[in-house]
Amino acid sequence: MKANNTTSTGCPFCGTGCALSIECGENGFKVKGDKTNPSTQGDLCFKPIQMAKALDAHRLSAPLYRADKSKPFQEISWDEAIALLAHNISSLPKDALYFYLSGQLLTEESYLFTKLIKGYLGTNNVDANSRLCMATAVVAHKMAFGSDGPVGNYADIDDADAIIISGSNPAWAHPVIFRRILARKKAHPETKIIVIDPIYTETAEKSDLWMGLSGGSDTTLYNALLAELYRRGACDTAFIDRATEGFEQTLNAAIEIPFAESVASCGLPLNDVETLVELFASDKKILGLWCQGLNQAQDGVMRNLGFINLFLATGRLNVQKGLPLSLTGQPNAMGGREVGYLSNALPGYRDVRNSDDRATCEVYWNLPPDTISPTPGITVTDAIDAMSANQIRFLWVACTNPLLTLPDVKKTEKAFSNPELFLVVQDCVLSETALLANLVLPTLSWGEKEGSMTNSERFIKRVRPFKSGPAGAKSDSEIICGLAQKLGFLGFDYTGAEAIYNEYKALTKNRFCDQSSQEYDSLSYQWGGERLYANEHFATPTFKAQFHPIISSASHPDKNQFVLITGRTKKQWHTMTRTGHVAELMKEEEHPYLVMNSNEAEERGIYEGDSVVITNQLGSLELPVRFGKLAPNHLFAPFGYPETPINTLVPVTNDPFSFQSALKSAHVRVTRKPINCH
Ligand SMILES: Nc1nc2c(c(=O)[nH]1)N[C@H]1C(S)=C(S)[C@@H](COP(=O)(O)OP(=O)(O)OC[C@H]3O[C@@H](n4cnc5c(=O)[nH]c(N)nc54)[C@H](O)[C@@H]3O)O[C@H]1N2
Ligand SMILES: Nc1nc2c(c(=O)[nH]1)N[C@H]1C(S)=C(S)[C@@H](COP(=O)(O)OP(=O)(O)OC[C@H]3O[C@@H](n4cnc5c(=O)[nH]c(N)nc54)[C@H](O)[C@@H]3O)O[C@H]1N2
Ligand code: SF4
Ligand SMILES: [Mo]
Repeated sequence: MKANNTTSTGCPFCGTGCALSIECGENGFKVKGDKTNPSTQGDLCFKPIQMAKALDAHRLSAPLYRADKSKPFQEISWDEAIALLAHNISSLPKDALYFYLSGQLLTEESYLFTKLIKGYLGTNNVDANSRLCMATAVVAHKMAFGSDGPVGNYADIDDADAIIISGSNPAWAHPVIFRRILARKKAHPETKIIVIDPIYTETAEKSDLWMGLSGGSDTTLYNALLAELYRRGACDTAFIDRATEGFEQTLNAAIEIPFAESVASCGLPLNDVETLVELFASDKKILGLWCQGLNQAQDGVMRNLGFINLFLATGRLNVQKGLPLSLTGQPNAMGGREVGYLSNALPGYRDVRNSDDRATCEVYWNLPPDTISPTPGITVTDAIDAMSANQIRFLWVACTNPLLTLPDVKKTEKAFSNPELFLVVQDCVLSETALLANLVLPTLSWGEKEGSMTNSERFIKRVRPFKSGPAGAKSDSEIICGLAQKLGFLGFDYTGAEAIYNEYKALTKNRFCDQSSQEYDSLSYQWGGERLYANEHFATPTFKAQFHPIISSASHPDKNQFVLITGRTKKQWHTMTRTGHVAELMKEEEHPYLVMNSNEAEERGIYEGDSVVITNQLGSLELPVRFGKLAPNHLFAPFGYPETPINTLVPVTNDPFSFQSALKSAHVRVTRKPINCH
């Protein structure tokens, strides 16, 4: 759709997935919202506007190689790079290979990686940064509804009477969704915005009610609410009987602790929780949004299910009374989930453990029966251990910077630096992870390649190029196909992204995420319709939604320790490889910082701007203090600053169902930095 030098594309940042319109003129690129797009309706935030200025900064333009990781890189040709890749892959047993992908890859790229790795290489040793982001929501959706897929859609904001935002800071992380919420509030001031978050975030500041619970007490709160709704006869028993299973056991687990006692243990005032009970007991339309505050936890799946239980118990799975809508983090984590890039999945929401699913893919990919392994691959944090133990000897990282974003930086660094590991990093810039690699493959970036992406409300749109990239860089798809062809695999000779999409979309036919009837060129489609399960027909074996008893306990810090919450900054994107060069996006975020309650700081003789040392069993970091408002005994620090990688202090503690890491609850001590007197 390129007319008058205007290109329709999608934003490369958050899962809101705004459709953009890029005008290319003499003075560079003008980024606007695409008003023709039904999902985001022409809105956008400042990130893509500013980003367009920095697309050429610090780009890699030739493959880099060194046999010995302690030696400097040498530039090599693409033929040599692909030959090295092929040699390393074919000389190792398949269990010694590992691949680590990203929700920032395009659907076509994630599909190709999945086909190559699970189909042609016959290993499920592949994971993505979605393991740190959406894995918990994926598992919870499957447990509650039988399939992955966010239930509601953005239009549910526009007529909601109340919007409950738990463990999410959309004012920073999903700004266009938050603007839509504020627009609803402006047009209908009676709309209530309720924020459940240990931090008084910008989202909380703009809400009607901030419930500053103690981190990790979510499950206690949701259980207390469920039990109280039942006691007051406010559950929708007709819906529960008709469309769900498991209510009784769930209620029994929830009702054990008296309401007031539960509420007190969350650190919340009784009145505030009463407000929530009354709201759920009413007929009002409630939209429930959540993100990493519920996903990145040791009991993340239980937190997700506990929140979902409240909607199931009050018959809120429809346009009238509302529904839950999980917010997706990255621009195409949804696309990656649909093509099945996580270690247990296959395209079209299929599963490697299901023999029909494997057979369908094998036939479709012209592979002999039993090529695809029925065993899920190990997840990324286990793979890191296997790298240190010389069991995994080849790692290909694409479109993610795991050195800084996996928990326990020192452990990751040790694994990546192991001379026995051949580390390949495919990136458009020399990331911190790339600096540890044997082989660096330079890629084209957003704005230079084409494909498709799915956003947080299941809406698929095209991504189109509007500029050229460095001459020596290749698109991710071209690199994957080049390697596959070098290995002699047939079926990787596509004419372009359209051919890849068309091959993939046929695998979605009659599946939950069916998009098989869509034309690539005009892709603008919300799979599953506006709301999933509108007919109360769920994707479980009994077609009923499932309640799950919420049994969990969060670990508490010792005396003198704080709970360290980690998360995002408003203007930067993760590890700053692309946004860190843009002065406008660095404003007020130039330096790392630690947010602390002023009273807790001053008790320790710490004043705003002072440097403090935060320490735990994994190490220590020095950070300047900013004062903020948080639940007692909590701290906040952003995770993306390469000079003070906060994941140095975050241990590997995973949710037992999703294997997602608890990235929001390290326990640390804080001391004022001793003044140096010479
Ligand atoms: N500007 C910007 N936007 C982004 C990104 C970015 O890097 N920069 N990244 C994108 C990605 S990939 C993602 S995943 C999303 C993440 O988006 P969000 O999840 O909204 O952002 P976070 O900062 O990770 O954490 C959200 C909130 O969870 C709260 N929280 C912590 N512990 C608990 C708890 O125990 N209970 C509850 N109820 N809340 C808790 C934190 O205090 C925090 O305010 O953002 C996306 N958008
Ligand atoms: N402590 C803590 N840790 C966290 C989190 C947290 O809240 N707290 N959040 C977690 C979450 S939710 C997420 S999503 C992760 C994000 O973690 P990462 O994905 O590791 O972080 P990014 O900085 O987004 O890394 C993306 C990389 O891809 C490169 N890139 C950009 N475009 C392209 C392209 O087109 N092709 C290729 N091949 N490369 C490209 C970028 O230059 C960059 O190096 O962090 C996780 N880690
Ligand atoms: S809200 Fe998210 S998707 Fe939309 S323009 Fe901003 S960063 Fe991009
Ligand atoms: Mo994420």
